Amino acid sequence: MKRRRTALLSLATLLGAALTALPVQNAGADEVEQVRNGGFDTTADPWWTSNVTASLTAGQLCADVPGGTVNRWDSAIGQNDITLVKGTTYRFSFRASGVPEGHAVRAIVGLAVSPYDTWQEATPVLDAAGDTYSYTFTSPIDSAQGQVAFQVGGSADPWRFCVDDVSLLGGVPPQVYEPDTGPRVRVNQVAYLPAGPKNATLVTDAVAKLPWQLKNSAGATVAHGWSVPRGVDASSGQNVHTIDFGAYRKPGAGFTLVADGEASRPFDIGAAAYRQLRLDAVKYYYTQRSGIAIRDDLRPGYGRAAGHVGVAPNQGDTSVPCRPGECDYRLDVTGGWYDAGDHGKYVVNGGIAAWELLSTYERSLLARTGHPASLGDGTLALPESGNRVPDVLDEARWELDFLLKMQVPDGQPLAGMAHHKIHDAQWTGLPLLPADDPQQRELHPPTTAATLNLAATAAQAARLYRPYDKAFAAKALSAARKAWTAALAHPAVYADPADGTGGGAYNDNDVTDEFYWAAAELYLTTGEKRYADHVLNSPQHTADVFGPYGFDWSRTAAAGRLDLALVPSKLPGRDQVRRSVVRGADRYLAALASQPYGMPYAPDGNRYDWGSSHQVLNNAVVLATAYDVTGASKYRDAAVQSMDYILGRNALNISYVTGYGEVNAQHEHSRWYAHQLDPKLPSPPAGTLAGGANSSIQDPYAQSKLQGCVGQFCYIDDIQSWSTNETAINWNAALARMASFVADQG
Ligand code: 9MR
Repeated sequence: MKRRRTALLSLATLLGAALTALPVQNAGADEVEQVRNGGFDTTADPWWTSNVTASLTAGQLCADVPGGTVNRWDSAIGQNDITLVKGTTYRFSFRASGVPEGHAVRAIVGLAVSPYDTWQEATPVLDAAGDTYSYTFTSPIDSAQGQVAFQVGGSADPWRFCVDDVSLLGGVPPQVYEPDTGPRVRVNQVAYLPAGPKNATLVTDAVAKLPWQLKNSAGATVAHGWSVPRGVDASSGQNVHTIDFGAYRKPGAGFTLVADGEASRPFDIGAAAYRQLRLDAVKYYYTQRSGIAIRDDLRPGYGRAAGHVGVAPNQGDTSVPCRPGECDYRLDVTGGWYDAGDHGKYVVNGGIAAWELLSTYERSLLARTGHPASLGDGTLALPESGNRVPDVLDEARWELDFLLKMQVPDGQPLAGMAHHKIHDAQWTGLPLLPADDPQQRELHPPTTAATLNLAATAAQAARLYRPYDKAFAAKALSAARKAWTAALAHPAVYADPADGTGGGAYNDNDVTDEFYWAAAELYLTTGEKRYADHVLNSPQHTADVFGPYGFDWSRTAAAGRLDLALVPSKLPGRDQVRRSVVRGADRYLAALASQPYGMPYAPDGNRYDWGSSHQVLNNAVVLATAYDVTGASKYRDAAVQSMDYILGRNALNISYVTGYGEVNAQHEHSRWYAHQLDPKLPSPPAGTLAGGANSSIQDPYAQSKLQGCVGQFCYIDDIQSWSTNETAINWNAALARMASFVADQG
């Protein structure tokens, strides 16, 4: 795969003499030691060191680590040529200490060569007395180029690291990863709406119905009833019952649901949490901003230097070349949001994310339950707050300005198209603050998909910003028209699926949906016949665009269809458009009813996709839109209920939103919210959505823990798991839109 790479280790300096042969000691029946000389009794061979001064001290290896380095891997000790066997379980253990106390070591077992994948890594904080650390993992590959290393860089001040008894024992019994799923009564750990649906899932061996009690914060039973046995749930493999306590409608805090001898995690009945979540989910974007210092007074604990403005060691986005030989101009592509946990900026994903934020605002203007003031000026604590422009528009503008900068200038080949993406030439390691990224940034070739993302979002922006900034609205519309014309002239320029070094590929060889979406936005803004004609003649106009995986950065037709249904226009056959949304919603309603965990997501073969949590939410957006279109409460209730899965009513009993719910995802993969790796850095801000279960578990860490996982269980809250636990701008947009909808129903 083409994703995260552990940092490059500089060439090892071998301590002492040349490498000896590979003596393997039998430590037990089938347990085989892979580390040579882990005891450091007489020599440091065959360990290497990099940018430390190492010596043997009292039978251990000690290293004086210089201060002033940036990354963990800037100073290290390690041993190469370790053989790892796919499917074999290893126990990695060592004893380590640090003086002064409080420094952390990144202890890894991984590949010694590019792409530097790690299969086990931990970053314990050390004390002076020392401690023993032990971790068990299963190797996902065969390799003779394994490495054990202790990365100790990244400290401003010098310190001393000592290590002893390093062992990598192969053939130990596999330690089956058992997630701690807490009480078997699974609820929305945040809040149910007083007048909304209230459902829970009970994991139990019982086949017959069981009694349940709803208890208030004082422990008094305020409602009771019987569960409904649902058999074995395919999405989790568990035998489950469902519980419906929707008849209880009194607001309050600290309720629990009790059944089968277990009490759920606590929850509220009320709408306040959703009003806060709406704000937090949108506030997420400010700390994703590139090209601007993040003010600590606006986001306490999250202040940081401006990223990619060209202050050394960073090379900046102020004048970015194409990859060698691909163009001879440079562009200022500063600004925008970082895509996810990486420092890349991608027009396709930026497009759908900006659209969904703008649509959150546009819905608030158009839907009967919308409240435009809820994301209005002064609500999000932005640098722009107080400028009389709704804050959500200020935030989206940060991305839109960047998207416009990605358009190929006049006079150049492919003028009017948009570059697909801009990111580092090579993958970087974690943690790495945006301002510290030393990599060369590069523009990647224009694509039709990126061009149409620009056309769609700039056209939508033109109608939404017109009341606030006519000049910007006009500029956006003209860029959108130009992009549209360029896309028509170059309708099949696709991103290279192999272009995944230093950033994601975001490749997509079907752009009929992007054409449809862009035409829809251009039509809704201008009313012009040529765009209407494209909409009406597009195969996407009558296609079923509401599939099980919902809409996404690569499946954008639904974005056009939903807007055609919601935004007033004279489009011939608009009633059919609205009916098609309702038909899509009916299918999500059926999926939700079939799922004992009550989410509108029933992927083919129970295969959870990358970013499944946002797919659940986007399917809920279709339900919510069906409610906006019809006023039928069954769609509103289903949309509201979808939030339960996200906030804890799931097999793992975890809320996928940081800061929401008693147990919530906190270690999302990110280079700057890397608290798990560096205690000085923050966790992701409250209101950050984790990607969620992903059956393909592409990252080595998830592979070492989750082999054979069933559906919902293919998730782990660890910063290394970039395929199940990243944060991303398109995912949070789905959260923002749904949080806003639910808040509006309160
Ligand atoms: O969300 C994207 C997912 O749909 C793709 O399958 C995957 C592989 O191309 O990439 C995901 O997007 C990542 C992107 O490539 C790089 N930045 C982080 C994104 C979220 O993981």
